[in-house]
Amino acid sequence: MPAVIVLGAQWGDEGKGKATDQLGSHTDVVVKYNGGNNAGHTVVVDGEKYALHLLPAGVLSPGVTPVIGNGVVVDLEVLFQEIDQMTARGVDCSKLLVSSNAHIIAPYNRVMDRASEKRLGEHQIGTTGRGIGPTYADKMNRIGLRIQDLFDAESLAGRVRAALADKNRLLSAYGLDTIDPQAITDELLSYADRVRPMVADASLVVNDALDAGQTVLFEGGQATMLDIDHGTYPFVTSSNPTAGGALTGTGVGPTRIDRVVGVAKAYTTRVGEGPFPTELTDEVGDALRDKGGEFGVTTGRPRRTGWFDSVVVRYATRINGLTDICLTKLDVLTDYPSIPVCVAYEVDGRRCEEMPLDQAAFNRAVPVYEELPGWTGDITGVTSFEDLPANARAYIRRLEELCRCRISSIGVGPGREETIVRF
Ligand code: 2SA
Ligand code: GDP
Ligand code: MG
Repeated sequence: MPAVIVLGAQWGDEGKGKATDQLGSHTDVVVKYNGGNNAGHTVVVDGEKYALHLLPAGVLSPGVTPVIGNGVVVDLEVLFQEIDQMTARGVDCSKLLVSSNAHIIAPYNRVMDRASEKRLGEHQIGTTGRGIGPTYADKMNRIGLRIQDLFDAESLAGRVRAALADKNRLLSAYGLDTIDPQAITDELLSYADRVRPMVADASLVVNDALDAGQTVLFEGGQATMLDIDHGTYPFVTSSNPTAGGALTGTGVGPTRIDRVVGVAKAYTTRVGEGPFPTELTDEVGDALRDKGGEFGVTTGRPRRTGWFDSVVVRYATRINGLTDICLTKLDVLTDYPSIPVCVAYEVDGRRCEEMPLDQAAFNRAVPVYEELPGWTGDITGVTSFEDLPANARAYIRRLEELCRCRISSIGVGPGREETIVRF
C-alpha cells in the first residue's frame, strides 16, 4: 500500500496517533496535511508515552521522513519546543521537513482566537485557543504569513502590518491591548535561521517518494465531524481533516491514493461544544470517561462520552471513501453486560438512517439503539481476532455491517503492540 490516508472518523481522539505510528513504522514518509497544535496524538512505545502536537507521528520511527504539509498551520514557538522536548527524550527529529507554503500561527492569531471565543459567549465553539481558526481565516483572506515569508525581513514586516491593521482596530473595540507589528516581526524573524534547513517543497518530496515506490502515510488531525465543510458546522475546526484535505494539504493528486483508513473508537467522544446525539450526560458517561481516560491531550479538558454512533461512522465511510476502519479502545467496553449501538436517528418522529440534511435536524436527532451483548475478561493481551470473546467478535461484525466498511484492525490497549491486525 504505497499511499495511505489515516484520518479520524468521529469527533477526534479516536487514536489516530497510535494508528499512524503503527503503520508509520512500515512507512518511508509520514506527512501531516491539516490542523496544527490543536491536535494531540498519543503514542505509547515500550511503556513510554509521547504526546505529539505538531510533529508527525512518524518521527517516532527511525528511518521515516516526517513532513509538515502546506495544509498545516505552524506555531513556530510550539514546533521548536516540541522538537527540543522530543530530542531530549532521544527522539531524532533531524529529518523533519516543513512545506514552504505552510501558514504560520502568529502570536496575534492566538489572541484573536481567545477574544473571539469570549465575544461569542454562550455560542462559543470550545476551541483549543491555539489560534487555529484566525490563522486559516487569514489564509483565506490572503493576509496570512507563510513559512517562506520568514526569509525576507522587509516583506514580512509589511505583511504583519497588513494582517494587524484590522485586528488592532477590533482589539481596541473590545477594550484589549493592541499589538505592535514590529515586535511580532522580530519574534518571527528570530525563528528564521532555525527553520531554514527544514524548509522543503513538500509536494515534490511526497510525489518523488511515491514515484520511487516508497510508502507514504498521510496523517490527519481532528476528524470528519470536525471538518469545516462536512462536520457539525459551526462547531468544527477550520480545516479539512477529511480525505480531500490530504490532497490539497500536501499537493498530491487523487489518483495516487491507495487506501483510506478511518480511525474510530468503539464508542464515541467529543471535546468542545456542538451536537452529539449519543452523548451520555449521566454517571454512565462519567464512568466511561474514567475507564477510557478521556481527557484532552492538548488542553486537559474532560471529553464528552457516548455510545458508538454508526450513522456518524457510516457518514465518514461515504465522505472519505474509507477502505478500512481501524477500531480502537475495544478493551474499554469490556465488562458491560450489554452495549447500546446507535443504528439510526429519530428526527421529529421519523426514522433517519443517514446524516440529517440540516444542522437543526441533527440537533434534534434522538438515537435509535440496538443492544448488543457484552463480554467479560481482559482482552488487552489478545493478538488474534479468533481469540476475542464471541460477543466481542459479534460486536465488530455488526459494526462492519452498520458502517459499510471492513474493520481491519482492532485496538485492545494503548501500547504499540496492543492491536489485532485482521487484514
Ligand atoms: P480549534 O482549536 O479551532 O481547532 O477548535 C475547534 C473545534 O475542534 C475541536 N478540536 C479537537 N477535538 C478533539 N481533539 C482535539 N485535539 C486535542 C486532543 C483536544 C484537547 O487530542 O485531545 O486537548 O482539548 C481537537 N482539536 C480541536 C475543538 O474541541 C473544537 O470543538
Ligand atoms: P488522536 O488524537 O486520535 O491521536 O487520539 P488521542 O491520543 O488524543 O486519544 C486517544 C487515547 O486513546 C490515547 O490516550 C491513546 O493512548 C489511547 N488509545 C489508543 N488506542 C487505544 C486502545 O486500543 N485501547 C486503549 N485502552 N487506549 C487506546
Ligand atoms: Mg487527540
